Amino acid sequence: MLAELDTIQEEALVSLASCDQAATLEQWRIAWLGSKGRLKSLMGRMKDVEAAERPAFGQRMNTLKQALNQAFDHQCSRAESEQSGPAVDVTEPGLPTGLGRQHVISRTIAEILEVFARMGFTPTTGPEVEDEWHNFTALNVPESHPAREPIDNFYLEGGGMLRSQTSTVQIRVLEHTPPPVRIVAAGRVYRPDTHDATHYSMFHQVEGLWVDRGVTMVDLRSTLLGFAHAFFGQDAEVRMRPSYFPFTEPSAEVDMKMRIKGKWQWVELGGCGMVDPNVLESLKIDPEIWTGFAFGLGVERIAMRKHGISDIRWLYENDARFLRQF
Ligand code: FA5
Repeated sequence: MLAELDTIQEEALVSLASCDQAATLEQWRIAWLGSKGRLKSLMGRMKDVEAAERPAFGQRMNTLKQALNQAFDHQCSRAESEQSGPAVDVTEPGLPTGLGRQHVISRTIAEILEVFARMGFTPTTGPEVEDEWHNFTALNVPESHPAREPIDNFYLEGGGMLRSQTSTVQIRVLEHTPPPVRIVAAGRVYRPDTHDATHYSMFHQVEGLWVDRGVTMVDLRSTLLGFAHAFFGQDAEVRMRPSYFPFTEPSAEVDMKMRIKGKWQWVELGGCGMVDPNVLESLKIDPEIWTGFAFGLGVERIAMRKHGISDIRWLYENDARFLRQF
């Protein structure tokens, strides 16, 4: 009989272990500890036990009752704490979290600005949402010029546009700051160009402007060369090819010669030139006294050359496996 009580205790504890909700725990309590439960009916068997064995049976019944009550209380508090969230093991090692980092374009801009700042150019900014006056008219772009075509620009409903070049900053600075002026500005520009390996509809330019007495093309060339050496190494070279921009005269395309995968290559990075006297005059700056140069370089092209990135689209796909490399 006593051995049977051991088996019954085990059976009760096994079935209790699978109760983890208030409802199943209550069912278990009624079945085992309730007024019509198994314990009660076991007590009823006391009369069938031999008189000599009754004290031992009574004692065993008491320990069984105690064990089941204790186990029930323990299981209830366990179920309660599991429902209020998993227990926190403060000794567990933490999950590794990757360190965030700046996007390769943000870092390139910071590096470019630093190089020009060392050459005496003050970093500045301008708005991305512009008016046509700053984006075209003040830059000597005639009303009929094809560069103003809606197909080549993001005009906004209700007026204004997303700037298509950072040359707008030349105007923004000169309309408020009398020369001498030596600034550099980097930021986003927008053009509805079809995306391919070297074109994106949103990209970044870095604009430089130096207006002072006696500034010449020689200063422009040595500034760009200084940048090329600082950024791409002392072996880098600069080449200017005659070109046309309405706001500079003369104008040139800027190429830089750099080593790509061990081979020297000329790479077109932007445009430059001497600020057109018309631009200075429209801002009430006397071109007989002041002369200046300006340049605008494509930041993505610079970053791509520097890091050997062959497709501009990768810069904006937000693929962490790609971005993590820089
Ligand atoms: C200009 O935007 C002139 N504002 C540059 C300038 C400034 C000339 C000051 C004279 C004086 P351009 O349209 O060529 O020029 O663009 C300059 C550079 O921007 C290009 O050489 C290229 O590096 C980059 N670029 C142009 N279009 C895209 C594009 N869709 N995606 C990525 N980069 C581009």
